[in-house]
Amino acid sequence: MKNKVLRFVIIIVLVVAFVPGVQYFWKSKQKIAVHASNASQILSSSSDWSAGVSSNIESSSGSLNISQLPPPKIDTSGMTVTASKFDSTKLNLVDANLSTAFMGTTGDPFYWQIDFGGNRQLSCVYFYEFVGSSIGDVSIYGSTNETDWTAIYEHFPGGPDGLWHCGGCGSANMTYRYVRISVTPAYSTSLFFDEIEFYPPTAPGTHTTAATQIDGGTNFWQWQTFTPTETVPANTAVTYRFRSSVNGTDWTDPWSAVQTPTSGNALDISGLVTSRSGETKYRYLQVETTLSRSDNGNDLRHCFDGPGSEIPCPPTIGPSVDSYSIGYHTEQKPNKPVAQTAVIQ
Ligand SMILES: [Ca+2]
Repeated sequence: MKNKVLRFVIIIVLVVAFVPGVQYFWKSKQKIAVHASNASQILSSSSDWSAGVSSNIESSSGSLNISQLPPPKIDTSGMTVTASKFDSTKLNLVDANLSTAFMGTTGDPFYWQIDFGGNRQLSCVYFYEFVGSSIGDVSIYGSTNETDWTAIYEHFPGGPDGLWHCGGCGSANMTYRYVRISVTPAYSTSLFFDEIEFYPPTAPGTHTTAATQIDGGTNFWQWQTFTPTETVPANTAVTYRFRSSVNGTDWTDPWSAVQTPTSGNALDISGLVTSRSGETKYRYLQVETTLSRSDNGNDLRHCFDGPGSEIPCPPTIGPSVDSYSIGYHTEQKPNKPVAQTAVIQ
């Protein structure tokens, strides 16, 4: 009896060891026992970013940034300029030439005014050099209707020569069609103003992945995590929204609420987007990234090293996204799911 059992065991061992079909069957049985598997897509490469849609975004491999930071000054060419005095020199204030001035001699109040042609959002107004002895009261006002005026900056000081002056920066909601400089000289004197510049707020940069770029595949089961690698300096922000789709065309899922995960930490997105509904799989995920700088960086537009000497300003720092990774599960299948990796840069 013992010999029979021993022979049986030996035969079984030999069959398993040398008959490929049996090994395959055995391994297949093992694979059937494998459950949903982790998979991920990583967006980081230049081609990853360029596959999506961008607005005010500058991207390269491993880097997604705001393109115009700080934004350029508002182009005032062709805009309507009026002045209650010194009319022949009124355009000298917006001719981008620091040696030409809006100027004259008077003891009476006067104003200079520009019409943007429509409401414009402003973050900062800069003057280059205005001079007059005992100049009196100089103020800047904004208006949407040329009737009701709001002070942008009041009692602006005169002089010194050769210097930019900030005439009202950082206000959150400066939206005006008209800006007026109002001057009340202390007494009859010669006055001149060389240049004025207007700046808009820093526009946020937005990047949205292509419709089918993030694809959970045919074995998709559930969206799970979103992990960004990013740099978010003071006064800046990076936010994300998500939505999912069955086919990458119909986005029956609305954008999720805005999310602010921190760098290197996984955000649970399983409750933010639909992964499946019955037998229907939402295998496509879309990510919208928004980068912003809340203080506009306008304090850095003109930098000074004392009266008369303007020095190069340090670069305005914005937020950046190096990459992000989307983790998901693939469905339980007879064949063991293979971990997938896609890189978006
Ligand atoms: Ca000028």
